[in-house]
Amino acid sequence: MSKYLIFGATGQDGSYLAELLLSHRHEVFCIKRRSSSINTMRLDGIINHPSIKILHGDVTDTASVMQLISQIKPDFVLNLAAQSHVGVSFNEPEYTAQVDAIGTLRILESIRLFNRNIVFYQASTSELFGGLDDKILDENSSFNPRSPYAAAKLYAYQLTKMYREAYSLQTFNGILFNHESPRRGENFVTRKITMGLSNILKGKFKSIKLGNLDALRDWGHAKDYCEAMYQMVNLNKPGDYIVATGECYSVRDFLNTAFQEVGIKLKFVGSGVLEQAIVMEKSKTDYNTENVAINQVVVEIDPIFFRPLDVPKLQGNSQKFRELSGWSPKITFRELVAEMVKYDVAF
Ligand code: NAP
Ligand code: F7E
Repeated sequence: MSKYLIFGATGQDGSYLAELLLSHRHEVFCIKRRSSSINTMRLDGIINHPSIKILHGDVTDTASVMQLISQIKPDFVLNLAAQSHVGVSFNEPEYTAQVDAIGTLRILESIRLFNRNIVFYQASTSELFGGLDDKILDENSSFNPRSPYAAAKLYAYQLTKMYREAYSLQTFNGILFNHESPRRGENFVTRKITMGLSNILKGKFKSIKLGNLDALRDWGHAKDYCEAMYQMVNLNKPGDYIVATGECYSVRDFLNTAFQEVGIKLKFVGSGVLEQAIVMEKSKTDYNTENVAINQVVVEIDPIFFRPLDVPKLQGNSQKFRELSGWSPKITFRELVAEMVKYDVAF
């Protein structure tokens, strides 16, 4: 049994990771930041487990980070804390840097000062690459951050690598490609689509308003990726590792798959900001589509969701990590979409 400390435990990944660690009989210290309303909903299923402790902390506060690491004396520290929304980072660049970049520095410095034997995991990201060319990305691909989020994460990535080289800390950069689940934040595109579809089926809204439908992403399931994080920090081989499915789909593909799941076939008409998706056909499934009409416009473009710069395509090659760990994703793209649709429609 080891002691794991998770910064960002109340988020999508933090909650799956905490569940996984408890299932392996570890002691889990979950750090939550102070909020005016409840922010531990994703931890509801495990909150009363005897091996979990939920403590206040904030990575923007040096004393808070130092105190947690010195008092808990963890074996592993996983830094999942972030302002994780790429679009929001254009509006809150300095705050994003404080949390995502300097927050990581605070944790690494605390580890360097208090206990250099701690194993450290940094939630690095495929956003580092920028995705401007058609290449499948691996650990040797060059970085080209295209948002304040990616720039902050690049600083954190480099620090994580540098503390390994300079101070022999056992640090890991998990360069994870997009991963989703029913616990995904509501303003990321996949969850926005499955929640929007649910509202359309219930007759609450007529359409979903989105930005760039051409973006291509390598979408995996957060559960699979938390398993990868756990295997990575137990590799005894500190380093930088890509975690990806290797498959790539567009936002339009995600829309088609989600609507197909409930028996609705879409047709995309128009282009640019005038593009729309309309209902072409309905077929029988377990889902009730009586509130949806043939020819109804169910997807519209709203330029407010365009970013000053976007990342056109991210597709990863995780061979290095797969060969070392034996890890591979278990949940397919179609299964991921089906699970998210089912969850949101039942909600
Ligand atoms: P998420 O759902 O947005 O979770 C982020 C977590 O960070 C939440 O627990 C949040 O707390 C916490 N947090 C934010 N500011 C904090 C602060 N100042 N101090 C302490 N905690 C703070 O993100 P996720 O999808 O689980 O992703 C986990 C990590 O992986 C993030 O670092 C993200 O950037 C990175 N990443 C994600 C993906 C992906 O596709 N999901 C891919 C690559 C990398 P609240 O719950 O109170 O907001
Ligand atoms: O956008 C486009 C958008 O916000 C995906 C984070 O977890 O993964 C995530 O970042 C694509 C982009 O994720 C809307 O322009 C179209 O091209 O779901 P997203 P992301 O930006 O890829 C990486 C790996 C991380 O590290 C991040 O933390 O979809 N898009 N229309 C839209 N995106 C949003 N959010 N909302 C729309 O309406």
